[in-house]
Amino acid sequence: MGARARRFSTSLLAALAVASCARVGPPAEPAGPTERPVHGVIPLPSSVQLDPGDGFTVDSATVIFVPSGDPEAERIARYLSGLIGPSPERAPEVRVAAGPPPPGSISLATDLRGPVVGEEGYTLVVTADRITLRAQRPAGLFYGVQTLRQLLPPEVEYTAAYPRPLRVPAVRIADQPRFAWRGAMLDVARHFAPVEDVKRYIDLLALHKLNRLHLHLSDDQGWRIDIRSWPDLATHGGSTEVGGGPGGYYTQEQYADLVAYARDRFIVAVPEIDMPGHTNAALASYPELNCDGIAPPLYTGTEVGFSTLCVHSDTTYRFVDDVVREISALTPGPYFHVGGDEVEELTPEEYVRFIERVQEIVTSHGKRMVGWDEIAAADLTPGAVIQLWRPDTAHIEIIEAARRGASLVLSPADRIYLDMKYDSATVLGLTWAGVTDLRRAYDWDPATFLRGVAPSAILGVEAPLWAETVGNIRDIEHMAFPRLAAVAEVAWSPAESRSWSEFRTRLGAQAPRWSALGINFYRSPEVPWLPEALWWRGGER
Ligand code: IFG
Repeated sequence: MGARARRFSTSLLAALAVASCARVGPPAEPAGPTERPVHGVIPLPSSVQLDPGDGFTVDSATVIFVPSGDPEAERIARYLSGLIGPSPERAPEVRVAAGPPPPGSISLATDLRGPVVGEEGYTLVVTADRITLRAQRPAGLFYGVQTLRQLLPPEVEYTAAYPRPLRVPAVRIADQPRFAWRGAMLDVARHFAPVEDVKRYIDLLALHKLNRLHLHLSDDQGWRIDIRSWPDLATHGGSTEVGGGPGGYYTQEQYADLVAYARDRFIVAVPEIDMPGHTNAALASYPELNCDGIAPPLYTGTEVGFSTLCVHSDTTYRFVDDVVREISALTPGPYFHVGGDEVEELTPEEYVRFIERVQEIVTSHGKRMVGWDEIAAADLTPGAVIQLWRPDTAHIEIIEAARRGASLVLSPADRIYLDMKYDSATVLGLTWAGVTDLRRAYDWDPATFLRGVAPSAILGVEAPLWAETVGNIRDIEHMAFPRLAAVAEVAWSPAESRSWSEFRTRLGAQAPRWSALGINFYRSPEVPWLPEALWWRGGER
């Protein structure tokens, strides 16, 4: 029997083994450590059908075809090629197809018609002789590539591996997301994160089909983006961080680079300048922003609520207008986040008046205002977005604001704040909202989280990672994974097809891939992690 034929028979047995356990149905708790899932795709696609036939083998002869006149399909095909073979001599060739792609090829096209998959959906069909990925729009192709990536064996992620045939199981997938807003927030104010770490985080968001990156750019401990008209904000306000470290800030070029890097991966950047509270770094940079005209010292602690802009001074609104104008000009996305959380130094009336004035400024610069849920007390324009975070409030104002036309993004702190400890033994993180294990991050439904809110008012979910105790990319990865993968599934997959017992097994299959990617993930005892090829752990990036 020829090598290729032997390979097929092996993959046929593997496919049958995998397909057979599909008939068993979701495994009963607790799944044994060696239980293999039907497939390892996270988030779970809308519909997955494993075919018993042979899968496809990607090898050095494989070519990726795209139709002529579709530059986005070609760009995404090159991205896929780079994922498969990290270096040019091993990456599959990308070719513009004159006619129908030949057998033995991968093809990408945005020629899918019909409402079935929408802006971000796709169909992916893998047979023995071809892989066909189709979508209506480039975003759908990109998400289909992420699914194909997760159907390729984990070694595809390990950049130093030798060229080898890569088997993909025979499947038919039709997929599209449940929610439009599938987000993660990174707090770069408490501890500064350099550009390369933010890009790493963006790559990990893209792997899980997340499409919003909310950057918390300012707080009491740091101002992280250069504002040309107020230069001391970055040079002075960005010169330290929690614990007294060197801090840092993004030049406008670096911020624009991050926004473009995210956009190339269909992730919309949402910049946040937190105000009127959480503003000590700005107040320390300009005396005129303080009501008493005295600039306070820089702050490197972790208390909250003690700072506020001087809401009665015109200088403050000139400052806000300059900041919103400069950042909006660098941000193609439609959103500007004004923070609005934890203000203890103003009366409710002063706070509401400030939020309403800032809302006018944000709107004048062509953006939709986003704010933490305290903004629900203000008179919001219909396009405003309220980010629910406080687990213990009655949410009455939020429900009322939604009834009046505001939209909601759900970030309940007692479920998906990634800076909450996993359990009492977790070294990093906080516990003010409780400890949140993986199941708590997964086992809830955004559509029924708030009574009295129309499902159409809920844009989606977002997982914030606050950085009081998180100081580098290893810490970020440890607190974010695996819970961010759970959030990605809550945001993307149909509620009726989600189950904790099946998810935990499918998640366990990520261990070899996440290890090959060098992700410093928390090996939660809730998950039957598949064995990792230990020589991969910590693989270079
Ligand atoms: N709440 C504060 C954050 C941060 C967080 C830590 C919000 C909206 C607690 N505000 O969450 O600045 O300190 O978990």
